[in-house]
Amino acid sequence: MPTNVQEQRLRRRFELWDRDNDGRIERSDWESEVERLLRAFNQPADSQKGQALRSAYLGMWDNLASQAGVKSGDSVDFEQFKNASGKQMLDQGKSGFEKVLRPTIQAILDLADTDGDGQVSREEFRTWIKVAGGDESKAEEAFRRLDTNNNGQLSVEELINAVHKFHSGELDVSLI
Ligand SMILES: [Ca+2]
Ligand SMILES: [Ca+2]
Ligand SMILES: [Ca+2]
Repeated sequence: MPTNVQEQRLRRRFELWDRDNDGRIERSDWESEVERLLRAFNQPADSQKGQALRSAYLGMWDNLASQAGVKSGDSVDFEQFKNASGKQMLDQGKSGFEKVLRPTIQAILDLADTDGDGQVSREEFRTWIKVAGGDESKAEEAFRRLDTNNNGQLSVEELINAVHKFHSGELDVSLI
């Protein structure tokens, strides 16, 4: 079961998907987030990066739906989302996060990484935060905290840590 702070974080993440505020999220909400990301990073949907992102995101959704015991085309409410996320990643600690999130984080990293050096720069990170519905004013501080080796870039490992820290309440920046 998620702790209180984990539950608050899941609630925030849920609300970011539930744009029509009806208390349910569905596959099309995840598709919309993919589209927003692609637009923000000027990437066509049919490009290799675009397709990789879409398949990682929808793979996460399908996984969530199956954990929640519903069909991929159905919607889930917050309780179902919370319980499925708990089973899927929180209960397994950091390795649970890794398994569920790595493909998606890698796909977003590839998208955000416009200069192709395999890492996310400050500017690329700010764009990502904005699209993910996070608080842009916190991007700079978050970047400094996430860049644990202080090289001015975020690696996929540092980003996985970031999402883990968000959900455990150590960091206030929602990435995914
Ligand atoms: Ca909804
Ligand atoms: Ca880069
Ligand atoms: Ca770094």
